[in-house]
Amino acid sequence: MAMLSFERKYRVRGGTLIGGDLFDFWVGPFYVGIFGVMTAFFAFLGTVLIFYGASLQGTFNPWTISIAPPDLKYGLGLAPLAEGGLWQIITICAIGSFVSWALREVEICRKLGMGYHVPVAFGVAIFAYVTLVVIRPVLLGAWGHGFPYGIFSHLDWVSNVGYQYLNFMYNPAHMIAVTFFFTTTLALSLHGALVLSAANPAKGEAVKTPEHENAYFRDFIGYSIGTIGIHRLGLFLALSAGFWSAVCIVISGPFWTQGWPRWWSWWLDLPIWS
Ligand code: 07D
Ligand code: 07D
Ligand code: U10
Repeated sequence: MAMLSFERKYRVRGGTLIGGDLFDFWVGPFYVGIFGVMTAFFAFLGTVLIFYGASLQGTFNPWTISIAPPDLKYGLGLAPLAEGGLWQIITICAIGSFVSWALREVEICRKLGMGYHVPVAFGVAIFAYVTLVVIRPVLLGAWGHGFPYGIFSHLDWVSNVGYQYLNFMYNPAHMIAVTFFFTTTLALSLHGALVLSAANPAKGEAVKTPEHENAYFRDFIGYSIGTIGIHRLGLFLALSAGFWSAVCIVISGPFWTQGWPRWWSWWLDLPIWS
């Protein structure tokens, strides 16, 4: 792929975390780096193992492929390949490739002298995934509590685990996470709409400035958070959504074993009612 005219200016050497100049080059539009190689390695190995698991399962239908975690009887030990061992190795490959991908983001930040906001954000997604397949299973004492790797089978897992706690909606951390997810979409829709309304006017009309954007929200709701502020808020909302998701699942089992509706009995038990 031809290098865009401005890319030469930004394709600078250095900023690598380990390995010095080794792999400090680009392939087409992609920066490689040692962590690009590691991502490629883990992603390739994990994908091959998923195909191997699919062949053992006897299907290559993408909707029905499912790599299940080991039976609970294996506890936190290693399982034979065909009985969850594949899931264990694929989990190592997944974490290896996600973490390498995040570190490759860090190297790109360093090359460009930018903040680490993007890798930090991706780190929260990795944290939610690790909570599901490592932290919670370890706290519960068996890898079998991880979710299966399959498009529909992972939905079955979410539904089954949800009903195990009668009504997962009553999980207070799930409520907070869902509220953050909804607020994130509200904030992004307001932001996208506001920027387009100012910066992409009808033909023949002048482009408006951030001052117009501020004025719009001051007229509308009496306050404008500002052009940097909306991005800070958006990042906070989205990362909070992921963080509280991790909290809502890690407390289900390790710290609360009854149905979630039961948790709210503290409200009925308040002394003010008697
Ligand atoms: C748009 C960026 C692009 C990413 C895409 C996903 C794969 C998987 C693997 C066949 C927003 C690529 C998919 C590489 C192929 C095999 C073995 C991101 C965008 C397009 N889920 N989930 C989906 C994952 C969990 C839940 C879709 C991954 C938890 C529900 C896709 C993980 C719980 C629903 C998918 C993961 C959960 C989905 C669309 C990891 C709670 C849906 C995802 C690694 C978080 C929706 C059939 C999307 C659906 C859906 C992938 C974890 C719940 C297949 C990779 C266990 C309720 N999930 N998921 O657009 O249509 O994300 O399912 O943690 O309704 Mg899931
Ligand atoms: C884990 C994904 C990490 C992804 C990574 C990257 C690749 C590369 C490559 C495309 C966390 C992967 C990248 C593979 C792809 C290319 C090239 C994100 C992760 C690292 N719920 N619920 C949540 C709602 C119900 C239940 C979270 C809503 C029912 C359980 C969120 C509703 C019951 C669990 C949420 C609803 C139930 C959850 C998910 C409505 C079922 C979890 C978001 C309106 C009967 C899960 C950490 C998330 C969780 C979770 C929302 C309903 C059960 C807050 C809106 C009542 C068991 N639910 N839920 O976590 O917290 O993203 O996981 O009904 O485990 Mg719920
Ligand atoms: C934002 C923004 C903003 C913008 C923006 C954006 C946010 C300020 C200025 C960005 C937003 C968008 C573009 C909008 C759309 C985005 C989404 C909806 C998010 C979801 C995105 C997707 C679904 C796309 C996902 C696609 C990806 C991740 C690309 C896929 C890439 C690959 C397959 C290659 C991966 C690269 C790697 C691993 C590193 C380098 C590696 C290579 C080039 C491969 C070759 C490998 C080597 C040379 C190494 C050798 C490999 C080895 C040794 C392993 C081999 C192993 C063996 C065992 C043999 O705010 O406004 O505008 O634009």
